[in-house]
Amino acid sequence: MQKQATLVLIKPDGLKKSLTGNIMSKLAESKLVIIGARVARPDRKLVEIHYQHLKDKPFFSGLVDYLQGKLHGEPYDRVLAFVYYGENAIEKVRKIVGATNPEEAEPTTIRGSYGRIMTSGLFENVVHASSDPADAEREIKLWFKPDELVVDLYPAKPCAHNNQPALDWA
Ligand code: IDP
Ligand code: MG
Repeated sequence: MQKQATLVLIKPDGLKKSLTGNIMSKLAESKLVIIGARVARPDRKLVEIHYQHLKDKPFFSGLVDYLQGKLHGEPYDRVLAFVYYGENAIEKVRKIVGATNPEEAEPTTIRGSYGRIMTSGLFENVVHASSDPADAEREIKLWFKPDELVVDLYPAKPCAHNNQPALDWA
């Protein structure tokens, strides 16, 4: 099978609960490699695009607040973003991450171990992981620039950033 890339986000609750190490140890069981990593404070627009498939859900606004860290406060108003890469990366990571609803996730998965349902009903489930190849490409391009990845995943084009030559997605 061809190598795949997938986006992982450690959400603000994962940071607030000091779970970064635990999450990365668990993901290391996949034997995938990390080809991009950054800390990000996404603006509302970016998060709305990230979760565009849920825009009609009653929990959408709360979900956007959640990923922006508005429910967890400073200094947890940020996420850690990673691109994991290797064979069957999307499915391998989703398996380790577990089901969307933390109460339904297998207890040994990341979400089953550390997630909870907030009193508002929102699933506070510690991590995001891309769910299919089309979503993975869309999400990676949203969170990373071409030169922030050590593998050339998708076509890129030259552009200027602060008057310096840079790369953008083609
Ligand atoms: P995923 O994160 O497992 O791919 P999505 O359906 O893409 O699941 O939902 C994105 C996020 O929205 C979830 O991770 C969770 O935080 C939240 N969410 C999804 N469905 C529900 C729901 O039915 N109730 C509350 N929160 C939800
Ligand atoms: Mg999803």
